[in-house]
Amino acid sequence: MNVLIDTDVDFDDYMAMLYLLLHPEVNVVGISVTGTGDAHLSHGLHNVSNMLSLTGKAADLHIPVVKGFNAPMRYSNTFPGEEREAADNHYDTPFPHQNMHRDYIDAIPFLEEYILSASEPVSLLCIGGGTTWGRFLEYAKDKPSLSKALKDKISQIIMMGGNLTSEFVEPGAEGNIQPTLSEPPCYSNKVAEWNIFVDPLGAQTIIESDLNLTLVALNATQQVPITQTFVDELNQIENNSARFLTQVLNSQSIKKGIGKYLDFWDPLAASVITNPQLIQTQSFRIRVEQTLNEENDTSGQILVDHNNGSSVNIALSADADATYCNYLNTINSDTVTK
Ligand SMILES: [Ca+2]
Repeated sequence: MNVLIDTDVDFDDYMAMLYLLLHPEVNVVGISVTGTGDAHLSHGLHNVSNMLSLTGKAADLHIPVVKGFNAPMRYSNTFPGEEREAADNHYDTPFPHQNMHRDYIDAIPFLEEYILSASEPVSLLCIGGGTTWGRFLEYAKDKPSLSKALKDKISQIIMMGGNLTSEFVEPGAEGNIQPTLSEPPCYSNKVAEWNIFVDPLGAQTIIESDLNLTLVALNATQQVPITQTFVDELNQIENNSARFLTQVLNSQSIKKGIGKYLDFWDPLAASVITNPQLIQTQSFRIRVEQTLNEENDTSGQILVDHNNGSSVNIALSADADATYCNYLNTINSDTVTK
């Protein structure tokens, strides 16, 4: 199965990417890095490139690492500075080697060529917000052959992002912006999820693209917390990838959230690529609130809208035990660097 990844190179993006890189049925064909999420663009590119040395598979060093954008399509909502600094510094966790195959192609020419020439369908894992693919889909809009190739070649988009509040489903999931901000919070938004919030128009462009999209929303990810038991089991696995992930999870800025507020965000989305039965989804017609209001902000909220929404599958629940088990087995299947 061919998979394209778009990442903002947060701690859980490493969990998601290494899962797919180590999965025996997955062929990662390119990783685009966005500069509008957690890591800044230049740091994210280097970090992804060096991460490819963890699997011990020489071919992985040549997976294209692709340069996304330094600005969202709309607004400039950003993650807190200290979180971005920790991500830029890859959580003070060393990579075993520096990847010398650093040739960062720009996202739009790379994706255009890939999609036009692909002989097989490809899945897209979107774990860094909607900027890269929002901009690419916008670029493709007036190009009929590229638009047709996208419909033919993209078998599915699995995007970690969004939440449906209790206004729309029970149990609802509240936004996750404010809990991560220091007091007094610099954003008033209580209803959006970060990946949508950082670029509401990017997310909307993907949602209205008519491609087969599943949002792995907070409603599902909040059912799969990152527990100390999970970290302890990961720590038992003796390979470079597991050692790296354990050290990241035990880093100063991440460890305090284990068993508290950290969930299997991006790794659940990655797991759904290979194991769709891990989540239960329901189809909704949705759109993303685009209006910014600095005093009582709802920009980035997912709104169910039967008239103006686009049809999307939204994950409302997940099987936590099966997710942990499948994840650990896959990371443990890496025998190359044992
Ligand atoms: Ca991410």
